[in-house]
This record gives sequence, structure tokens and C-alpha cells, in this order.
Amino acid sequence: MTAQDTTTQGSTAHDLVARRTTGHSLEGAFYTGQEFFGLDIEAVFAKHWLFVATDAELPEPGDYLTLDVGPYSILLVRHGGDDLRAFHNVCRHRGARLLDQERGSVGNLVCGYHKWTYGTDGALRHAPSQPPEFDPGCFGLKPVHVRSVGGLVFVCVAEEPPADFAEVAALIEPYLLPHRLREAKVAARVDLVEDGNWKLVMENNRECYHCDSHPELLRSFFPTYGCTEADVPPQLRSAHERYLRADAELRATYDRLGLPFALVEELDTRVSGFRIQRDALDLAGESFTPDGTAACRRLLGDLPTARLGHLSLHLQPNAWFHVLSDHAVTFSVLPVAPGKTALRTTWLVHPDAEEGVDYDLGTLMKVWRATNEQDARLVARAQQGVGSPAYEPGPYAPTEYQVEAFCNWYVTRLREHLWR
Ligand code: 3BY
Ligand code: FES
Ligand code: FE
Repeated sequence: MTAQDTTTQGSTAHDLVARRTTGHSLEGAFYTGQEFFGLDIEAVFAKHWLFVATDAELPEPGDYLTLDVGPYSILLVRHGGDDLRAFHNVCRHRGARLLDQERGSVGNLVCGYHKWTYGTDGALRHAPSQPPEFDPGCFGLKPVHVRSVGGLVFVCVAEEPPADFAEVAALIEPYLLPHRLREAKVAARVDLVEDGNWKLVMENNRECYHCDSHPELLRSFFPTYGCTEADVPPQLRSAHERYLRADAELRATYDRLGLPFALVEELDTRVSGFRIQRDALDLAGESFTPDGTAACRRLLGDLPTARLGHLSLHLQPNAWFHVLSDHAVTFSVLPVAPGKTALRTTWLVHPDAEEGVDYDLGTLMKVWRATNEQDARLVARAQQGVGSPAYEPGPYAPTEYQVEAFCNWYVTRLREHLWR
């Protein structure tokens, strides 16, 4: 099938992309068919920088992990201290998948088929029984662009990745560096396969209109989270005053400690769309726990105080992050099929934090494990609904402006791709 093929009710993908109504959810075919799935891989996942891992997962030379992005298989490997490499996980002999484990540690990368052997720099070091004229220099692994931003690892399979990512990296890195995620320790990682299209997973993350479904998370987020000053309902006025007091106090702390906190929001006004802000949390204001106190006694980056709220970072197309004083949680979304999406959540703590001494793993993971499962149920429900011929796009509420920004960013990418 191509983008010219018929999708629903005689409309082509071109038609659907062209007629997308601003301020409304997308039509059903965007979420259900192979046609849009293929387009999303080509126009979004094969062209943009994707958040896929943390430096902390690959601390030593030879540590590697593999990941699937649509039809691509990518391997990430640490070649040296600060030297992370990414390659297509495809042997240059007859194309076999090179590494078939999800993660591990190697000296060299050895193909399991005929034992072609590559260094962690991708160079072909050994190919058994080749004639003397064989030139290994012509058969290095195909590189994939990779870069780390404050300990967060991004890859891009495009030959020319979006140029504005360097600017975004320069904007967000100062917010991240005080937490020293590059040297953090992975406390836990959970892979969840959601029964919904990747865009439904992202859209769901970009609003708190549904946050009644998150009783655990709502202890940490102020009840007015996601409201603009103008739409704070009268019954939440006093909660909002509490937020404003916490916000003023934290701004003084941020200034004193030199921590960047200003909101920068360019979700659909640039190719590498993002939003970043350091913001207060409710109760003790330290962490995602029932009373808001830190879940880990050892603070990231040896920060001098636990009451720092959260640094919240949203990136198009596939990630969001909450970076706190005591831990960080990263979320990476990768499409598996039109109605299946992999969400990988990773919890990071100080490298010397000891489980059972400095933190209890269940407490550390509780809020986001519960929140992810609640979100997965909502996403599955949305997927079921948008598959019905009776579904038609509905209007976003003001508090869903980031969902609109996501869809606008996405549709802009498809237009660029289809009309190029
Ligand atoms: O992680 C987030 O930023 C958003 C906000 C609340 C709902 N969602 C989980
Ligand atoms: Fe890898 Fe033959 S396909 S060595
Ligand atoms: Fe949610």
C-alpha cells in the first residue's frame, strides 16, 4: 500500500492529512491502518531524533543494547568512556541480524551466521576465509546518528538529522546537568506494550484532563496541574493559592542554587519540538511518594536539598521525563504495530544509592508504575473507540493544548513528507 491507496470512505491518506481540522482529534484511519503506520515510520520515526536510552544503561565499554524502530534494528554500544556509537544491527555480509539479545556486553560484535567480527567502532576486524583482495575497510557497520544530552541518549536513522536538535540540546542541557544523569544508576526499567497506536500514547501523555484516573500521581501534582491561570475553577482557588506559594518559594530556591527553571515551550513551532519547565510538586514537594517526601535518601548530583519539585521535559515525537532531586523517570515510546506501542520507563538514582538502604524499590516505582497502567487502559479504550466507523474527531478543551500541539507537529511532518 502507498499513501495514494484508499483508506476510509474513499479518502486517501493525502486527503486525511490535508483536511485535518485544527483543535480536533485526528480521524480514525490515522490510528488504525497499516498505511498510516508505514507513513509514521517514514515521516516521523525514520527522520527525527528519538529518545531511546540513558547513558546509565551502558556504563562500560562494550555494553550494548538493541532496539526496534519499525523495520529498523539499531544497536547502541559504548566504544569508550564518553564515546557512544549506534549502528544498524545488520551484518554487512549477508544481512543477518548481528546481535539478537536486547542488551549485554561484548568485546567485539560477532555475527552469529558466518562470524564476521566488528569492533565497537563498527569497523570490520575479521571475516573468515575471504580472498586476499577482500577489503574489510569497505564493510564497516552502517552508522546511525547518536548523541547524549545530559545523560539522555537519542538516535536518528536519517542521513541528515534535523539540524535544530543542536539548539534544543543546548537549551535543555543546562536544566539536566545539575542532576548528573550521565553517571546515575538504573534502579529499574519496565517495558509495557500498550494496546493502542503510538499517537494515542503520546496524546494521552500531553494532558491532565484525564488525571482523575491517577489517584497516586495526583498526590504529587497540584489539583490545578495543567490549568492556565484563567481557567482555575472556583472550587480549586485555594489549592491554586497553595501552588502559587510553593512556586514562589521554589523559585527562590532555584535562584539560590542556580538551577534553570523557566518554561520554554516550542512544541510545534520547531522541528525538534519540546517543552521544559521546573515546577513545584504538592505536599512535601520532593518526590512522587504518598506524602511527597524523597523516595531515595541519596540525592542525584549530590543536590543540597530535596525540595526541588520536578523538572518536566516533553519531546516530540516520542518522549517525556520527570527529573527530581532524588530520582529521574524517563519514558520512551516506540511503535510496534498500528494498534501496539512499546513504552519503556526507566528509573534513575544516584550511582551510590543502595536499594533497601537508601531507597525501597517498590516505593520508588509505585506512582509511575500505577500511572502507566492506568494510562495504558485509557489508551486501549481510545484505540477501541477510534476504530469504530461511528467515531468522528471531537474538540480539544483548552487544557488539551499540548495534545493539539502534538497533532499539529505530527500533521506538519506528514505534510512535509507527502507534499515534498
Ligand atoms: O507525564 C506527564 O507530564 C503527563 C501529565 C499528567 C499526565 N501525564 C502523565
Ligand atoms: Fe553475518 Fe554472514 S551474515 S557473517
Ligand atoms: Fe495519564
